[in-house]
Amino acid sequence: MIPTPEPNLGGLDFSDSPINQSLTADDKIRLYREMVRIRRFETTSLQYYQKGGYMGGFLHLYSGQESVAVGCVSLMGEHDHIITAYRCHGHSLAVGMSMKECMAELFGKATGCSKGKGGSMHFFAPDKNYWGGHGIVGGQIPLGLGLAYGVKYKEQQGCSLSFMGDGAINQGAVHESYNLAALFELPAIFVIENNGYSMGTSQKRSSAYRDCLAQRAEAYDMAWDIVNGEDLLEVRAKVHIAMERARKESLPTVLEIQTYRHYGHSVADANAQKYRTPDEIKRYKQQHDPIILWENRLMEEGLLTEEQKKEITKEATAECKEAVAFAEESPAPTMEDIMKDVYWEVDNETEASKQGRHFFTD
Ligand SMILES: Cc1ncc(C[n+]2csc(CCOP(=O)(O)OP(=O)(O)O)c2C)c(N)n1
Ligand SMILES: [Mg+2]
Repeated sequence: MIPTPEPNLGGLDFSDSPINQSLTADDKIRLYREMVRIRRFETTSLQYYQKGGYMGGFLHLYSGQESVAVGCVSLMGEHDHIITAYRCHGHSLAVGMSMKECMAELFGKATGCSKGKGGSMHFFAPDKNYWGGHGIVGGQIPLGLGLAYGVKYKEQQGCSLSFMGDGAINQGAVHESYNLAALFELPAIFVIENNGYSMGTSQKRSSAYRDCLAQRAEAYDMAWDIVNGEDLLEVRAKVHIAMERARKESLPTVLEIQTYRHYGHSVADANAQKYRTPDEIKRYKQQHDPIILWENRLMEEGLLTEEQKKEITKEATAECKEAVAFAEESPAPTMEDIMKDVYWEVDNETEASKQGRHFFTD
């Protein structure tokens, strides 16, 4: 039986954990810059969405959760893979996608990462082992399981990180994936980004076992832990342990990272101020913002000055501005493009596609 982890939310200092000890001053600033870039990107997206006429579809912002994607991605190596749900902008920028290709995707332009046909929920970069961006709640989890299976099958030392929200954990496909991950001993890490809400429903109203979502892993004899997501060092320390378990022992883990989203479910969430009290939102923004907490830490350590802080924000703002200009100037997809990228067989003119039968040969 996997032992129950010690309760360790808050108060502990994770700077001494092996993976954090090796962080240089430059590394720490880089992590800060990544989080600021994501925050600026989200603020700019919101601004253009609200102007009207620039973006179609939904827009789910990641503001408040930056430490989760940045902390996890900072640990990834050559054979590690990542997949997530629709709140995907943070993960996308963290893996190294450019703001230009992301903003162009939001603007529905042909230069976007998904050629303007995916929008906010479907950013992809397979060349970076980043498998998207998925709109069906929990739908990405069996795919993440498959990524872990692929790593093991190819005998690589790697793992898959599959992100989901607290609203996904009651989906059947998630539990089927847990079971297979444990049964086949796959290097799969399931990361629950518990921001307390799925659309307007609080986590306490949606899950029967309320106190701890990750503990369900015990039913599958799988390791689990709870992570204080506002602390970048704790995210890195605990995710690293899970990644090493996956890479070295080929064993899965469920991690529940506690976090908070600053905005409504999507920008179109008319009830954003109703199911959460203004006091709660204010408290999280003022006392639990992962960027402010990291910034304070770097300043206390003497690694960041007021001038550097301003400079980093200025650079991120300028990068967003360039991304918007690029997106505005880019062409829209053509009518013919609608028929492309649907089936690989059609785009590649395979025999099967000529017969009009893609999946069955007789
Ligand atoms: C299978 C399925 N059911 C319902 C929906 C509608 N839906 C979209 S987002 C969402 C809430 C998910 O919340 P959570 O998993 O906590 O993610 P968060 O938005 O907090 O990041 C729901 C129910 C969907 N997209 N897919
Ligand atoms: Mg949620």
